[in-house]
Amino acid sequence: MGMDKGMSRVLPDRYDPARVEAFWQREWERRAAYEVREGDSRPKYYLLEMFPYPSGRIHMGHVRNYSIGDVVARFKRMRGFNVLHPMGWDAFGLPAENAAIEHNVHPAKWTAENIAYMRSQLKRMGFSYDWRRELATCDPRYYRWEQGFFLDMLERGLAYKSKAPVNWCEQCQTVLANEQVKDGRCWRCECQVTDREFDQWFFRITAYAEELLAGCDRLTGWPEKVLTMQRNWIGKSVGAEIDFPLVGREGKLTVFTTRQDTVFGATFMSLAVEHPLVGELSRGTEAESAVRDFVQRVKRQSREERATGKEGVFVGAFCRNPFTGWEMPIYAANFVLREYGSGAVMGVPCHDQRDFEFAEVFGLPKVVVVQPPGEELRAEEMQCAYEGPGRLVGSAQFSGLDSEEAKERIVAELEARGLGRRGINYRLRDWGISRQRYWGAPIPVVYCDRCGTVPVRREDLPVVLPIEEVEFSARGGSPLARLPSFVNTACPECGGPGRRETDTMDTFVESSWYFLRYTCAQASDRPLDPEAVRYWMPVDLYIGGIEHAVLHLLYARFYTKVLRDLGYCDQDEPFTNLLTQGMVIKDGAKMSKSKGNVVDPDHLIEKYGADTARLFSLFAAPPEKDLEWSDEGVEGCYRFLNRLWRSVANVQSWVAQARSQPPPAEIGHQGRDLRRLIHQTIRRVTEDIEVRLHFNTAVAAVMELLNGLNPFATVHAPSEPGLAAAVAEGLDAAVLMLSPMVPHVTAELWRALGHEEALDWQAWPKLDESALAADEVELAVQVNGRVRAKLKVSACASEREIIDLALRTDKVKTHLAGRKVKKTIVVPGRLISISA
Ligand code: ANZ
Ligand code: ZN
Repeated sequence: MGMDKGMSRVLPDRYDPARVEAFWQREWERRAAYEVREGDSRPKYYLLEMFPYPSGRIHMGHVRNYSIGDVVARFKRMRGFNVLHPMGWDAFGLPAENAAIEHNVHPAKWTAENIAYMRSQLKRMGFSYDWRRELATCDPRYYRWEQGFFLDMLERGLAYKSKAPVNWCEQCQTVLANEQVKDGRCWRCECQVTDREFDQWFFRITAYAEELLAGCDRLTGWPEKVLTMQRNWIGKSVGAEIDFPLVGREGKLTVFTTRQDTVFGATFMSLAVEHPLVGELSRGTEAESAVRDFVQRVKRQSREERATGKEGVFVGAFCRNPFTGWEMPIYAANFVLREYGSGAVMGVPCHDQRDFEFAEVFGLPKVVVVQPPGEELRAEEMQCAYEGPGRLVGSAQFSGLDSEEAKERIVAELEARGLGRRGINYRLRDWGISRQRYWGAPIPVVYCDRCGTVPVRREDLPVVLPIEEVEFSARGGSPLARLPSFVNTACPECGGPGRRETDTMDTFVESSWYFLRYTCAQASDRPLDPEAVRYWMPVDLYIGGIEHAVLHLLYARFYTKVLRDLGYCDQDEPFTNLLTQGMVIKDGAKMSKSKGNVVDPDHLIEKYGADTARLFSLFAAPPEKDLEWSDEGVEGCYRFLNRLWRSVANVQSWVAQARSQPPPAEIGHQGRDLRRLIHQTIRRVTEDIEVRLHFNTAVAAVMELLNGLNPFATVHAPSEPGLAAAVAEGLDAAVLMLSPMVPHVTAELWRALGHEEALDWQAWPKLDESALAADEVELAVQVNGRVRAKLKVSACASEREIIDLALRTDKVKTHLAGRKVKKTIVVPGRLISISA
């Protein structure tokens, strides 16, 4: 392909990144260099970085994330893979709406403009994306399929509507998922979150709890800390359900416990204030009004206050401990969560710290039933609960057993006597996807007074989010609900008057399947093309921030399984390997607008070029660690590229010829040393990138190689036989190995080194094992601790060969004087020690 238009092959003296980068970006675009098709004979590799929210401009976090991804994509291409490397936009979400309110610009316009600008920024960074596959989640051509999935899920009971206590952010006027609440505050605006009851749409992620948990064990390509976070989030607890009959009336209370071994120490019962029996039991008793006040008060408390509280009130009734026969007073307590287990907890003061404190306040009996190893606790002397395992006491036929065995035996007893059963609980809750927001995918449902909740007919999809006539105001609530032309519609079932659902979907729904859509982003007749999905999936390496360790990654795993069960794909897991990159920090804090310590990538590109920006973000730290911003570090990278440029400029006149010359019969030792360095570097860099993903040490290794090359990268070819060819080989290798990191400047230098074919099509440099062998090395030979001889051996000789050689030398023979050799030690490159 002719590519010489306007560019001279002679390298100017000065490195001008702006000119070089613009030229190569045009070239890549013109040649559609990174567009890929399925069914290629090369093995596939799917490399994906988490797609950005189009907030306006890219930040250094993006530069880092996408530079890392681009290195792997380009490297894999050079290693012979058919690499899918797509990019798109997580384009729905609240900031667009806030911008609409603050700056009076429509979210659609704001988003489109941001995408256009950020796309141009990514292009200026030279990332090797297949832009034909670009998608934006706010595009009806994307979310229409998501609405179809919603209908499928509705049919299967995987989507449902239910009244539920929700986290409500007064400021944002929206419901938040648990994951979006950080320390009782909204993750976006940091306002205090309150509890509310709402009709909400849910995805039944709990139906997949067990599979999601089991899958964690098979995700061997994920960081252990992410898997631990996912396991904890799913939070499986194994224990028992125990029924406690009510005293003096019909009915029972069921608790979930993981400590059934402590049941003989249960002296009271506590219920969540929302538990239906709280009102029922207290009705007509002296406690009634106190209970009502308490319940009212607790309902106004935040989740956090409730979780850490120890407040309670007696409800005026008792239940019976089926093992001890004791009557246990029943309390309503703020710390019992209604949505965990059965919303009832048996109180065991001696073995649960919260129960201990509760018992102190209410003067409840404390009974020790588990003794720690080698100790003899007495309830009246205890300062705090003993929560560990131990040997059971005061527990009838179970006394003497250790906790683990007692748990088993007590469950068996519960089942045999019909008092309870084995129980498993998950901390994981169903995923609430309703958002009372405008800028999201409409939930395709219509409410009709006659027919109830009716799904939109498939042929009527998409339910398009109205763009015109929408009004934004700070008074909150959904603008959709105020738009009669959207709300009023015919019921899909009876044709009578219906009202559309005005909630939109959580934007995490869009990001739960975009990676599947990339495989066939242009399919217009169906959401996913099974052939394309089968060819590209799973994603081989997924790169993004650790902040997504739970929410996004768990939802994406869940959704992939749902789509599998709906027949859209056949993957169990979407991401084989996961790399979570660290943050970019400056002056000790995360770079952020609010801290005022951001470095704008545009300025970097303007001053130094994209290659320097890329190189710095790769070189300054290994990817999983935080990257500390440093102006000197950036300068250093820029100077390095300038040095590289000069070296290539120097050798231009002779390098091509040196490369094409047949190798001399005898190569000089400088040439041999240089070739050893070149191939050691190839080996190191290949491993650093392929195995460890440590691009910083890879760059450092190439820098060392260039230090070794520079003395010979002179204007006139060095004269030692074979040395000029070795210099050519070394510069070729250095340029090739740097090309995934700094693709523009290396593309330019590659041509200046006299190559006809563009760098993009080049393979990764090949390792020549024979070049690794060092020359002879001299070893000292010790006999019984004293140096008796010097020995020259080939640097690649084995230990056995070295010892044999040493034992055969005359001086050693003399000093051994026929004694038997007891022990030999070889210190590579230094000495041989012989004991006799
Ligand atoms: C009695 C008991 C005795 C407990 C003891 C612990 C220690 P994980 O591991 O998190 O599943 N629990 C059950 N339902 C609850 C609810 N709705 N709100 C608050 N706490 C609840 O914890 C299980 C334990 O959490 C259960 O075991 C129960 O207290 C409490 F010495 O039961 B345990
Ligand atoms: Zn109807």
